Amino acid sequence: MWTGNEPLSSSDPEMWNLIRREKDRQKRGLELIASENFASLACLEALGSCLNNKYSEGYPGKRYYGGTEIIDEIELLCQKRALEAFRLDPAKWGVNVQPLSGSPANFASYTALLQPHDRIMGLDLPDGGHLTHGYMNDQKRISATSIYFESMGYKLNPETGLIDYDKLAEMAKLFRPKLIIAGTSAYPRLLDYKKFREICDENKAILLADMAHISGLVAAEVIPSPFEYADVVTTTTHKTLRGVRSGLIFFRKGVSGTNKDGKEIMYDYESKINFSVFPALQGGPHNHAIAGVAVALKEANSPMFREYSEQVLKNAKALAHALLAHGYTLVSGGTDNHLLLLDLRPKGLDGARLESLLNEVDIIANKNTCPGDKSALVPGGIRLGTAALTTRNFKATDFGKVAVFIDEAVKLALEAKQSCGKTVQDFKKYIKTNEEIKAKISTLKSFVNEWASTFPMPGFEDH
Ligand code: DSN
Repeated sequence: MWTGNEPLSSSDPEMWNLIRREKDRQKRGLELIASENFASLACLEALGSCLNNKYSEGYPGKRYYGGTEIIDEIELLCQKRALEAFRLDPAKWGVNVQPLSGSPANFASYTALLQPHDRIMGLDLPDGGHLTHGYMNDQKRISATSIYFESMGYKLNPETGLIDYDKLAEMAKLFRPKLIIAGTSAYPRLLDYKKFREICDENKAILLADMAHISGLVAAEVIPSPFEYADVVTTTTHKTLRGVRSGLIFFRKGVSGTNKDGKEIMYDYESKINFSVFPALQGGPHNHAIAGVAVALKEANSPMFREYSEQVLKNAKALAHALLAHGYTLVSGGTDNHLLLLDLRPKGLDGARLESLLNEVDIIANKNTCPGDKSALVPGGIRLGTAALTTRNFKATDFGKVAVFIDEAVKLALEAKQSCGKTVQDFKKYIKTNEEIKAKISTLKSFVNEWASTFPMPGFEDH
């Protein structure tokens, strides 16, 4: 008789087996995707809890369903921990913890603060921005941000690989955006939030900082925080912050200034943002995710997490250093955060081919555009991040070894590229079918698997 308490292994062996295989893949591989991490067992327990079962549209104390007393406590605890993790004064900052992830958090912020077709500026996607920062190309408006608002991307200086703030200031003067986004998805350097603030002030624009990639590093105070300068800050919770998948929107509240008669003007972001998340865009919050985020925020507010974040930075520098020593080119010449962008063009290679070869040897990374690239499908670079492997206790010397494996993979990719047809598809087929290259790939993969498996795996070691 069905009780609902049968474990997954017996009630659905097919799914249990798929999850078991994914655990194995995560453990035996080298995870270098800059936006990924390994959440703790405590986070995953909260995520997999009975909180999944509860509907609670609305906000604490103002719900549309009964039975939400405990859910209210959970959401309030998550809000409190979010403010504490970033050392924010609750009189000056509030937070909405209901966005389902980073993209919904960004769109909810724009919907709250702007009218349809108002103007937005964000870092262009090929230059390291995110889709939701307004991406469109010459053929099509791609992100909903560019469909419902008018977006203009600012760019990197192609020589330095750094954001061209002077150009941004010049473009903003002409475009006169209502909102400027200071945020990145593939940018290895720190952002000059003060500069962004000045440009926003010159144009009476709102400054939204999307700190999704770096929020763990900000919480740990190992890189500068956007909160001093931004009006609104959005983030995901599962990248360097190492929680479960969700999103947060922080907004300023209280007094924003005085008018010419000396009367106080108040921020009105709180009601607008809360309304935008629910009821405008979302339904019931994912209470299990909110609980998981609360657990992660407690972890992030600890000396252990600061140590971890310091190590993430050291490891990124070590990986950069080792790759430079092997003769590689890095966009901007190095890194100040958790990621680096390896420019493969000087080697005669591209990110698409290397990504697929790395995948064959269980080194997981993603292809990425480098400044000046024309194609996002066959871009010149590969993005490498250190947050996930640092969670598995990798140190700087281990990243030296990771660089050696990447170098081996690049050599194999170049060898394959010389012998196969012209297209990326030809390349992918060749590395899966040519016996000689397959044998070399298999040897490299064995080394990677054997070595990676010796490192601990927080979250599901014994589960
Ligand atoms: N997919 C994430 C990243 O890789 O940066 C952002 O959404």
